[in-house]
Amino acid sequence: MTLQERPLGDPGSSPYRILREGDLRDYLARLPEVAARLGGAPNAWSITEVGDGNLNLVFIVKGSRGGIAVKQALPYVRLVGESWPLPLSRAHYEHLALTHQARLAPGLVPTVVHHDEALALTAMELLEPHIIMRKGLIAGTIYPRFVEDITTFIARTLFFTSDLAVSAAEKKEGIAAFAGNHALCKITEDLIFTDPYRQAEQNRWTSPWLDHIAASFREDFDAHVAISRLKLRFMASPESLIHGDLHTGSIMVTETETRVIDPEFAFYGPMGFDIGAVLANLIMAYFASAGHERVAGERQGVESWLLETVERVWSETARKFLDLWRSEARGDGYPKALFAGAAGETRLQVERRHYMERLFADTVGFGAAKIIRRILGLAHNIDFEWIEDGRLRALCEARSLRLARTMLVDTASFATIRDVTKRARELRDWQPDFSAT
Ligand code: SR1
Ligand code: MG
Repeated sequence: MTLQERPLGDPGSSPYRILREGDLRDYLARLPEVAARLGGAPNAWSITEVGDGNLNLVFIVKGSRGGIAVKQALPYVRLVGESWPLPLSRAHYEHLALTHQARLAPGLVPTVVHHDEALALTAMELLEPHIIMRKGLIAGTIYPRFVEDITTFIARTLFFTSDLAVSAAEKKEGIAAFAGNHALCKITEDLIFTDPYRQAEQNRWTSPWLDHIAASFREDFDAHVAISRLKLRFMASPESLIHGDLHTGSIMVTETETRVIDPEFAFYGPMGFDIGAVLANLIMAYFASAGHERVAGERQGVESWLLETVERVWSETARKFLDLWRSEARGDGYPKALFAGAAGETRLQVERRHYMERLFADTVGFGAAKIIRRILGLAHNIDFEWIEDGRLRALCEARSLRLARTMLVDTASFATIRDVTKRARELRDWQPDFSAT
């Protein structure tokens, strides 16, 4: 049964129903603010379902005056189907996160126009002519504004929801507000931190070329220890309100604007998970680039930009986070009374450096986990998937896995972000041995 064919069910017993085009039109027409924003007669509105993510329905609705994007959660994982139920409450957490992020990082998330808890539906401003960043990167586009915006988003959302910025009471209220989003956390715990390292039915990879590499991850106890440590940090380190799925498919861009979308995986977790997600997806775009070139070397410009962006995303995030720590530290962490005077400030400076070193190590580890899951797990990236030639795709993926495995198991060997980009550059043309396949 397709989504379109699914019956509405009994609207009397539950106000939730999966909205089809006609229902959505009637529903939106009854919302004066939305109808005014769209303009014209409701029967003239164009409504198109465009969702290409793994979980939800997304409609673009356009009227004579303007447009909106409408996102509705399905009661199951779209990618897999009704056999994998998923709570509608994720729409509540997404809305909560979006509105909080809008206050912390103004202009960097879409404006919410309407939210309906019962329908698990949120209407947002239509981002036009923005495109999903992942698609732009595949096309070889460079985004000059991206580093400035994404690092502001990351530094501000992470800092202002941490114990460095808010009281212990406020922080715990925040943790409690998102604690119910555990079904989404469980997806991450399984799909990122467990399944790629074991025989899991839903795993897939580019076979036969990556068969031996996939098998090696299943037998690699050093990797199993490292990923399990990261899993524990993910589950037991409520440092900040994190986006929770900050890949380049959750970022919409033009050359002059950036918007972070889709925070349905938001909860209080480790900061490095968000930063690592951005870096990992840039690194995958870098390694996938060889699979998209028509003439050898034609994408050198975008490839250099990608690695430079990896470096700047880390360095600018760290700089902005530290600036905030110096100027906006009103939380209960690192009490001012314990760091009084010039000597106290000097000692705190050293401690801040240690804090950032620890955050960098987390970032490298989580980044590795993000790469590995996209190549050996259930949900893959179009960066690689759109490379039609299987052998070439496997080549790009094998290079990514080689870097990721070192980042995961030998995290300490990456003292700075330049160590990561240097290794990526060295692996750009590395030829794995596929002779046994
Ligand atoms: C079953 S959901 C698979 C993935 O899609 C989302 O974008 C998250 O990354 C999740 O892990
Ligand atoms: Mg998403």
